Amino acid sequence: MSKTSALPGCLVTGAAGFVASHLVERLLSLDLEVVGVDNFFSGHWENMASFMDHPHFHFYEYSVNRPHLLATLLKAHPRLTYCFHLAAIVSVPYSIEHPQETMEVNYQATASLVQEASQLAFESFVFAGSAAEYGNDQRLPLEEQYASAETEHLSPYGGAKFYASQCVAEAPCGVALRFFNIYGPRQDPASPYSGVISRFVDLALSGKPLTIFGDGLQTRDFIYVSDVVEAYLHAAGLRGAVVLPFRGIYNVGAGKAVTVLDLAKSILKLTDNTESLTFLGERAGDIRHSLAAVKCFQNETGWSPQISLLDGLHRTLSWAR
Ligand code: UD2
Repeated sequence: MSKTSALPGCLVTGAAGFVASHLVERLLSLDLEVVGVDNFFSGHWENMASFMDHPHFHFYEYSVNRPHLLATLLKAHPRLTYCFHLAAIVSVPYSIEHPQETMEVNYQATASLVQEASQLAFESFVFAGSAAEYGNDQRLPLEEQYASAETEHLSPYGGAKFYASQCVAEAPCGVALRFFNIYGPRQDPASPYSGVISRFVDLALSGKPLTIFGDGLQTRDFIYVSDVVEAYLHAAGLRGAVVLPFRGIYNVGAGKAVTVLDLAKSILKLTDNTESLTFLGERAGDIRHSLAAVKCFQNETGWSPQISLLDGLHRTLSWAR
């Protein structure tokens, strides 16, 4: 038997994406076999450059709504035990323009995958949920039970993620992690809807003013990508206190509210940028404040964020440079 086939296996969907590519790197560092799938709808080959040739990494250019995806992959990789499902339509504005497609990819494909994972006796299925599942609920910090069928979702993205998380958590092996604002190396700054930190870092390093939508006093809960990766490992019982089977819906954030204005000032200071700030109109559909209640996941798994915002900004800046 080859070494690869003896290793426990993990499937990572959306492997060419920002977060998933970091997760693959980490799983490989734990000596696990990793199968990645991506259809390059928004992922990039370059994100996989560091592990594409790794002997324990296997890549398939598949969409997640391919019928019998897990059964197909299991034929070639019989030790697949864990599924990390990150592939999704990630753009909120795109979801508003394409609600049907968003439901198909972000909800229906997830429902089929988790059902297949249960039938095939996967030990753990961890799904990338979202803070968008809370809509514009302003009872802060946001507790997991606040999101419900009554929540007014601001986009098909938020609605699809909510129903997908519900479905995942009903499965015996299913965990949905509702991530707040993730940032770090490889986050694409290209569109006006890219994460604010990737945008600010890109603008600051090009010597341009940072664009603030509205008064800048809106707040977000920023979580660095390596903390997110560790959250996935904890949810799957690969690190921390969890003993499988483990299921449920959990927030993952830093549990700290930061104004966009303070964020912008920190980035200007770290980059010695004197171009300062440009205030633009408020962005349509923006929520005012977002903050995670993080105790549930911490208590259940022993996970806690390790990277402060300042440290995370340093790391993101040195990557971007
Ligand atoms: C996040 C998610 C989104 C969805 C949503 C749910 C990211 C990248 N997006 O959107 O997918 O889950 O939460 O609530 O994590 N801003 C500026 N200037 C810029 C860019 C942004 O002022 O150049 C502001 C923006 O108006 C907002 C804040 O920064 O108030 C954060 O924006 P974002 O796009 O990074 O993330 P968010 O929370 O709107």
